[in-house]
Amino acid sequence: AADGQDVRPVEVDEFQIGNAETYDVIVQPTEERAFTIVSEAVDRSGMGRATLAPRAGMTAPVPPLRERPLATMKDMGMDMSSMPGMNMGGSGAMAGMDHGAAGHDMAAMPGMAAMQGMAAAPGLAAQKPRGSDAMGDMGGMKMSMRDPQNAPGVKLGPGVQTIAPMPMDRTGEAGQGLESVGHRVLVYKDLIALTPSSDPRMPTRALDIHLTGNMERFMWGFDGLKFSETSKPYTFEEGERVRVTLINDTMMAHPIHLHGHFFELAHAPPGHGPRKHTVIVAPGGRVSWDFTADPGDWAFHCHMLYHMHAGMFQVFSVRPLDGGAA
Ligand SMILES: [Cu+2]
Repeated sequence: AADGQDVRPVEVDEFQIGNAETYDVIVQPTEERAFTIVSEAVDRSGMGRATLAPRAGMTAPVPPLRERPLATMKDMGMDMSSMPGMNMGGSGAMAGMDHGAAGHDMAAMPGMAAMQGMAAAPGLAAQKPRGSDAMGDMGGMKMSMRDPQNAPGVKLGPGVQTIAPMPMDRTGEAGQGLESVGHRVLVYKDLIALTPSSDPRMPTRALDIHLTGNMERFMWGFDGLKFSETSKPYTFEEGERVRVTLINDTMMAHPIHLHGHFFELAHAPPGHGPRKHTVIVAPGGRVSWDFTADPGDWAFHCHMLYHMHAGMFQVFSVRPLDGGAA
């Protein structure tokens, strides 16, 4: 089960879990010996260790902490993977970059000079558009990391350090640092609800919500605003079926949590989206889910509580309330 809701069983060796997510796991040892179960912080700053053994007092080797993952261009919301001739190895130059540079055009970033020549890469013009004119600048490789045209609904202020120019669906990818671990890693697309949804209707409305932030100032919010700056909640009608797309304009993952509902991730066959209350949105990534609005005022926030307290919080307001006036 994921977030307490049944899913089709998946066999994996490792999974990444966000704050407030839950997974039910069945461990099946194949030998009568001790096994170490490791939980590792995403920044590889430490680990927890448990031992599964047939008898008390047994232990198994503990693996060393793995290398700290570095952010890539993908984490900046740039999808270079589909560009023929583009050497993604070059993104190593971007890794470990000072986040202070992230507010500027890529051309100004260290290591990006090499990219200038890539404007001539064959097939560049055929890069798939993402529903806006974001690609207009690609010819000259002036892909802005803070172009308001890439997020018209976002209030541009100091709380918005970057806007992902090409956010992509990363629900089929292993989490940060788990890209090449050499064993099976759970991805969201593995999760399929065991039983059909109780509401098979297609969404009648789409809502984009941008996850925004400024790492240096420790500012976090939705659509460019911390909660204390917002003037109105996200509003829904009772029973309304809505497709929400979370777009992560920041360079770190956020586990986003909605109270009072289970939403259904949109990757699965109709009616079988895994029902969750929390979903990790990868840096530079986007996640879509459908939900049926239930009357009330529901907290909606990043479940890293220090982000929530900094402002990454909003309210889903669903009206009319039961028995109340419309
Ligand atoms: Cu967060």
